[in-house]
Amino acid sequence: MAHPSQLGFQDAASPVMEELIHFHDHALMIVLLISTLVLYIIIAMVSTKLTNMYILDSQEVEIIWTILPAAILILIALPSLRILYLMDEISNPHLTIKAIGHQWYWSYEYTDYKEVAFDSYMIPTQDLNPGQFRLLEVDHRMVVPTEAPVRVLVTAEDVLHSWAVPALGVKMDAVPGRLNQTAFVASRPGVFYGQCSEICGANHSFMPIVVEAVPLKYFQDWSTLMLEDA
Ligand SMILES: *[C@@H]1O[C@H](CO)[C@@H](O)[C@H](O)[C@H]1NC(C)=O
Ligand SMILES: [Cu+2]
Repeated sequence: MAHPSQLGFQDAASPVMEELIHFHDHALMIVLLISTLVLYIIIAMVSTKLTNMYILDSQEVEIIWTILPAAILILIALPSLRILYLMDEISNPHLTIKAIGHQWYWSYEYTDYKEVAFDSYMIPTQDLNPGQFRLLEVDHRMVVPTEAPVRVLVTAEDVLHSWAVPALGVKMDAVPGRLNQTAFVASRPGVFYGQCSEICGANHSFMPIVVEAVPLKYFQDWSTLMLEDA
């Protein structure tokens, strides 16, 4: 989850998020260089006495300020496209979970286990236990194993929602009547929080997403328990 008044991204908990943060820093570095250069040129131009009112064009300068921005755009576009296609790839998922957006809660179906399906409601503020996060905690978390490719099938029952977990680098629109998929690998155990990210009505802010990543052994214990309950 984000800290109060946090600047920047949450710590990456998946390889894709690592890549995204890398790319963000790369793009920001270029922005910084361009801003510095432009600021320098502005100051140099307003403070110099070397002016010439009769210059109308200059081929050399035109060529430079056309080619240079084009080259910079390519330097941004190539790594961007690399991540875009990387995120699209769903390679051999070990587990598939269906996440369904409702007004106003998420429900999860573990399609590999058939009987494992549950709703995930936000815990109201007055019912929170010490240490739980207001407007983020849910009654039933989505539990996944660490270091295993997990596929999430995302859809909605009523209106548009969006299933998003920033630390895992995942955000997928949930569209009624359509099924979309996304995938992630949780690289470390932890509890990762997200929120519905498509305005979906009055309680849009009150349908958080909680992914609990645990080592495979514990995931097996959990799924066995869930199957016994079912
Ligand atoms: C699935 O998600 C991708 C990426 O957001 C999007 O381009 C595509 O149109 C979606 N497919 C459907 C069927 O909604
Ligand atoms: Cu929603």
